[in-house]
Amino acid sequence: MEPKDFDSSDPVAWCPGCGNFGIQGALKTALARLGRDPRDILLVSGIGQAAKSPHYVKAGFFNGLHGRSLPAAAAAKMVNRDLTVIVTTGDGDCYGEGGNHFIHNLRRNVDITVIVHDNQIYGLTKGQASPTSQPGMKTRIQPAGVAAAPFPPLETALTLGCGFVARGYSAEKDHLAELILAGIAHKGFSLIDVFQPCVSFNKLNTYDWFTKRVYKVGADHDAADRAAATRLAEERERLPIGVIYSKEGPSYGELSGTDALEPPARASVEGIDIGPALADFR
Ligand SMILES: Cc1ncc(C[n+]2csc(CCOP(=O)(O)OP(=O)(O)O)c2C)c(N)n1
Ligand code: SF4
Ligand SMILES: [Mg+2]
Repeated sequence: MEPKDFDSSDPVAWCPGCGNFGIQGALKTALARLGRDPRDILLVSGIGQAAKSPHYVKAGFFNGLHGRSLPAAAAAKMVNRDLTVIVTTGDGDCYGEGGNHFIHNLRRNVDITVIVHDNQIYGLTKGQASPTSQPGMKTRIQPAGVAAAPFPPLETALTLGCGFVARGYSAEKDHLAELILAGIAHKGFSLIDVFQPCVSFNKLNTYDWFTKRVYKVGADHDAADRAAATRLAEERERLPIGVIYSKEGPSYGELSGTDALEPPARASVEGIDIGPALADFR
């Protein structure tokens, strides 16, 4: 398959030069390499610039409320485990409005892949600080600069036992495509936080800013070593990209026993009388 097999006809409403284009390209490349029918792929998103991604890919999609993509994605995977379920979300959507879902889905370990377009800003609503904005960054509603410490996604995921923690950069498309494939191959919750320059509203974390700091994790990094992974996640001067941590543990489907049952999506609905259930609502 080719990346163009996943092109959709929707006109793209992102600013020219936006880092989202790099992530989009990497996602289509990863899906082409995966080789599954677009109907076997479900993209799930909430609200934001990042959350528009599923509109621009030919695959199944569910576009829900701001911050609420993870429960919808987890539910879809539980009722139809044949689907490849991928969440495309923003730093505000996933770590702010959806922060509670992020924490509890990390601990549940449902087999989904979560790609966070981390532009360190609220892009769609025109440039307010997000949970990952850098202290000191001035915005129109933080004129004196962001005061709070940023939310650390990689460290949070590691602390909560996430079995696949990775970081990518939208300008490193092929590298990112391989991270997405590795996240899909990992059985359990996979987090891929992606540096994504917002050229319109984040004038601090630019392509130039990232290019000076980002480096690829070397082959000598043992991704199964949690202590080594934590040291990488804590780096702030130089910014490692790659698989930071990878170790499989039991997924929610195995722990809850649902993997041993027929998926509800395949169960026959013939002969089921929903009359008594509906009567409750009369
Ligand atoms: C419950 C709720 N609160 C606030 C909003 C307004 N809102 C829409 S998108 C957004 C922020 C999006 O930021 P992010 O997730 O980082 O996505 P980006 O646009 O940067 O890709 C906000 C606050 C909303 N739609 N719903
Ligand atoms: S506002 Fe920022 S994140 Fe949104 S499309 Fe434009 S450059 Fe991209
Ligand atoms: Mg954002």
